[in-house]
Amino acid sequence: MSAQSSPAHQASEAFDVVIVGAGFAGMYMLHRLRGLGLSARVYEQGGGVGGTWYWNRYPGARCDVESMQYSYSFSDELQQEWDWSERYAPQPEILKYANHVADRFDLRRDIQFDTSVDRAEFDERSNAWSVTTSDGRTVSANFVVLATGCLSNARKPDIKGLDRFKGPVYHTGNWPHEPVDFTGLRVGIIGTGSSGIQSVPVIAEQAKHLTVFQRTPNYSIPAHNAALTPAERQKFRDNYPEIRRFARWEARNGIYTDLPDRGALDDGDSERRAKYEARWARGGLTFMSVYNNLGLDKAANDTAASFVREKIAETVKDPATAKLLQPTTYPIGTKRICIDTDYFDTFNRPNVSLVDIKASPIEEITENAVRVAGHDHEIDTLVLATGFDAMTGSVARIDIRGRAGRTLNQKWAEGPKTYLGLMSAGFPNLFIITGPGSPSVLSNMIVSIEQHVDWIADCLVHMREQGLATMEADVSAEEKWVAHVNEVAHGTLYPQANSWYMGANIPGKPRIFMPYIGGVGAYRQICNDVAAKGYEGFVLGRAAQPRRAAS
Ligand code: N01
Repeated sequence: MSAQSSPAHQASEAFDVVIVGAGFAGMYMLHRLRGLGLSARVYEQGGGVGGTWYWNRYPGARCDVESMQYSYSFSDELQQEWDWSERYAPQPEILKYANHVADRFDLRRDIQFDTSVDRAEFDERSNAWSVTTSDGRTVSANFVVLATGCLSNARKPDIKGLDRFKGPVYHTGNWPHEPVDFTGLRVGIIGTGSSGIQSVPVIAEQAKHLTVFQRTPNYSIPAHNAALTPAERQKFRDNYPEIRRFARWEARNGIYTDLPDRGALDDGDSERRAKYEARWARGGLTFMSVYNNLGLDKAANDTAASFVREKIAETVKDPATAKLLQPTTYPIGTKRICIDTDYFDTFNRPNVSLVDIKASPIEEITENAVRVAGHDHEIDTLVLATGFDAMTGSVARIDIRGRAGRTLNQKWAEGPKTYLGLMSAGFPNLFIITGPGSPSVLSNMIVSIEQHVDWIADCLVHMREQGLATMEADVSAEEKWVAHVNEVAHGTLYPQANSWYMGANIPGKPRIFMPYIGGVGAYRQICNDVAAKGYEGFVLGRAAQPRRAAS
């Protein structure tokens, strides 16, 4: 399976597979392809491995999936030997882990750093992709795998005057590699999603004054982070086979936890309150798993939402500030729930103030202030915790051209269309890892990444064994899948929120619920069944027979 570079491409090198991105998806994909004896080249725009954990270095950044679960499962030696220090790993430790994996599996020799893929064009004559990179070179590959990440296109908001601001401006999703010191400074932060909520308490400790500009308050659950004891680590290690199986098959979101067998309204007030208190005390993302209908039934959801609002009111001393911090306009969990360490308590500090920019949007940013309702909030430094062009943003940055020269951006203009989140019709031999239409961001990303990588690897083996040259999503299978993804989403409360899941944070982006909410286990079964039926819903093609020269 070695790509032949067509003269039209003028490609200098040819690979079986080009992988875009050296985050957790790209690294594992490379490892699997090596094991299959396929040649691969990874292009990574950053200067190192780790993807999202390479870029998101903001103060307080840590994973809010527990570290013993937010880790690769493909190597038992790795999971037995790596020592996570805390319940929730801080960003530097996750980056260290990514680097360890790169070294341990000798991945770097096939990764070209500081290089982005600008263009990928499918040549229907040679059935090969021609891939052009930011260093001006073009290579050829039989397959392209987009391991570009779902939250890797940091988005600067379109706020009047932002470019006029004289002080430093930082984006949480593209944080400098050198330490940033806020000591003695008046800092402003715009955005109160997961990144804002993690960074606010840490910045507040350093800054002279921190002004938080909030458009929409968020539901946040305490992390209760703590050091992991050797006994706690060992308990996980001893039970990894069952924990990983459960995460893949039983837990809808790929996180091992006890699953509820009843709905919130099946319990009386005091019993329900006791369960919420217990989950609040435990902390973390599994708060939403206390009942089985919080994402489905508004009345059930209201009970959890009220509980969190009460907790905010109990924590924040100034009633007006507490009221502003209480989310009321969308059901709990329908925007990605946040996990925090002392977020709400931070608003009790004398050096922190909250500005409601929903009631009065930011008018403009001046050279030294953020102007709201005619008042200048003077700052020395501005932090943008304004999120990402999620799921499609980093794919859209690449000029991808499939059959008949049609671009993926043209095809996705009305919203992303994929079959299983893995491929898009008209773009043969182009795989997407954790793409829109798959559970992806609704799950523990590593569980979903490993599932996709393994599925793609098995698929490439199948193609090699069967002598197949091309694979692509069938249009009608894709249409059915897109309809199914939509139907399942609209059976839940999720579309009620203006979330990045819906593309709502990007002006002009189509409002489509992008990930598949059917659960990782059900989804895995669907993917396995598709493969078992000879890749049902995909069109598989043999290489064209070389024409006989006319005699
Ligand atoms: O981004 P967000 P994030 N003017 O989009 C506001 C993952 N993550 O980087 O809600 C004013 O959630 C915006 O307001 P609104 C996690 O999946 C994981 O925080 O649109 N405000 C919102 O408050 C998460 O969900 C970890 O009204 C503007 C904020 O900025 C995802 O990444 C840690 C604005 C953006 O929130 C994204 O989180 C961190 C404007 N023009 C992140 N534009 C882990 O621990 C936007 N906002 C694993």
